[in-house]
Amino acid sequence: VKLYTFPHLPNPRRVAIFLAEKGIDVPVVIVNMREGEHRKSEFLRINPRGKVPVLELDDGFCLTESLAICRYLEALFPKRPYLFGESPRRIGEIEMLNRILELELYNQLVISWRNGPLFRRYYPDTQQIAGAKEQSDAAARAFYREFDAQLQGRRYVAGEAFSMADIIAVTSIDFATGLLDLRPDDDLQNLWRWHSLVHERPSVRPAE
Ligand SMILES: N[C@@H](CCC(=O)N[C@@H](CS)C(=O)NCC(=O)O)C(=O)O
Repeated sequence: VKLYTFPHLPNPRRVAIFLAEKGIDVPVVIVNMREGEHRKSEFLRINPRGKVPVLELDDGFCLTESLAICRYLEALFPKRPYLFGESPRRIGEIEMLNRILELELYNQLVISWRNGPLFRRYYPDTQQIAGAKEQSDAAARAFYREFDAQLQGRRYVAGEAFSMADIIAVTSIDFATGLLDLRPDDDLQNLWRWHSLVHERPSVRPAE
């Protein structure tokens, strides 16, 4: 197998944290997005959609989508820690949280990113939608408040054990803070307590 990635971007970082948590080593090929390598024909043969991460399997099959890659690896290494849950109840709960975080937080951040000033600077030819960033920024801020309330009395997003839901949440919030000027407010104490706890993990720390 081979992992095509560009570390520190939110989706590649999900896979990097997952691999570190599971203790799995995978050979890595860096696709330098700053140099536009993801849009060159060599990489488009690997993923015609021009996105990372991609896990190329030994038979040549290319698995895209960060969550699909992590699910595949969890199925391939069915041992602790189970980041997608072990019992049917935990699997269901973590899937629910993963979908909420992906659809209601991360997708909003992508809209803010695509319609924001940094994206305009990198891709001046892209059309942006007026008002879209303001709308998705507000949705993300509302999500942070709900997320903070849900973390009341909880160690991690899905309860006592660290899971894939923590990985999606921390990579999203760090992306929002670092590149979108959407840092959660200081008064969200549960969120920041959780964030510090998660950032103590060796798997999470390197991307700071
Ligand atoms: N849903 C996909 C998203 C992949 C994605 O959008 N990756 C970004 C980096 S975080 C990318 O490669 N963007 C390049 C582009 O859209 O041109 C996943 O979960 O892997």
